[in-house]
Amino acid sequence: MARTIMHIDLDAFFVSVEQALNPELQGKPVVVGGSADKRGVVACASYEARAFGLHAGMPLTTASRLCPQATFIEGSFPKYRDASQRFMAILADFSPSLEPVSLDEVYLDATGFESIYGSIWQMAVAIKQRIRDELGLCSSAGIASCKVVAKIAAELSKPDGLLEIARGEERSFLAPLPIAKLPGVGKKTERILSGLGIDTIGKLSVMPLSALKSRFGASGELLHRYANGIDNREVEPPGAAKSISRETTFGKDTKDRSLLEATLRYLGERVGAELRRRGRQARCVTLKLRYADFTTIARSRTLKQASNTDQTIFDTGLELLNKALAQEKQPVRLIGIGVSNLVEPGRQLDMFDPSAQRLEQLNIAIDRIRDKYGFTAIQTGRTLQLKEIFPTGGEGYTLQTPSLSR
Ligand code: TTP
Ligand code: MG
Repeated sequence: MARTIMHIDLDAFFVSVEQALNPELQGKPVVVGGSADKRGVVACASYEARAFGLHAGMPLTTASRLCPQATFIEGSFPKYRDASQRFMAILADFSPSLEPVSLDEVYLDATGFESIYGSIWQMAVAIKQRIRDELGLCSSAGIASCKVVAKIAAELSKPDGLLEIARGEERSFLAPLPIAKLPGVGKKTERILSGLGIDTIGKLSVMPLSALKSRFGASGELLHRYANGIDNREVEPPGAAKSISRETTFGKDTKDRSLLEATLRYLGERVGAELRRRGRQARCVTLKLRYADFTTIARSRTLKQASNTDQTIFDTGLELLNKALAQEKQPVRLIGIGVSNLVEPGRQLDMFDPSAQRLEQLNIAIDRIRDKYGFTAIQTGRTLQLKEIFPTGGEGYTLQTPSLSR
């Protein structure tokens, strides 16, 4: 279904909270981060201070040289946390589907809210007004068909901005912007792309997908999609994305090693597919076993490198399974595998491990075929065995646990 996503970010957040509490600071260059003679960096500079070239991350000494008339404030986190909570509470009045990204930044799923506010634009105006009235803060909002475009729109509209990108206009909106505006493009990626003559999102969008994938692995695919204004990520309320797991109970308790492994492989592939669909990587893999007497164990392993490949999930799960079965002789009633400690793959962009990249590419290819023809269209040697045991529906095997058909 076509969605409408809003991204809202407070302007110069830390400083604006200080200015709201102390009107004398309003309209002036103000820096939160520490006193001018201290070591340390600017956490937040007011827009008046930004006019002098000040920005977050700049050493305080440099900031005071560039703008000696600025007021420097130590800052106090509890104040910002309180303001953030009140900000989120206002947004919760507008939509139940909210995803806070940081203290001052949130995605809101506004799909279908036109009928209440007249338009999503009007809804954003109402949100901005309440934030101003109740918190004394300015905010900026972006409205678009997907997260990445909404976020960039909000950023471009700052300060006190509102920008809506019409459906179908995503690519043309992004095309002239510098690549650094695209989430996931850090300093290193920017340098590599610049070296290839790619300086705008438009140029990135027409770069062959294969070239991006061979350079950046799975992250290359993400770059390609984002550059083309395509982003399927949903607005995920807190907690929703903390872990992903799949489990199933066997019809009959079993000690059959190859059945256990095949089921583990299948469940691991389900977890991997969901992980990739959410655009995440995992740092931790957990195996769950319930034995015939209902004793339930969970064993976890932290990965050296965050991953989203079926192979890594399965290999880690298998190691844990071998260990567990060596210690317990009872038949197994239930098996499950999950991933947690999920991270954005952004940092993965800097990883140049060719074998990991090959695996990522293989998984992308598998996902694509499965999207088209159903989950069981592709089977590995191990899961093939399941064909004889479980009936297949279009979506996958029919296992005991309903969540597995997802
Ligand atoms: P941002 O939303 O990135 O920045 P901002 O709100 O100050 O300015 P704007 O959104 O208008 O561009 O970050 C929110 C707060 O997070 C910011 O006020 C202070 C804190 N922060 C740091 O402590 N260190 C940093 O390097 C950054 C970028 C932000
Ligand atoms: Mg902000």
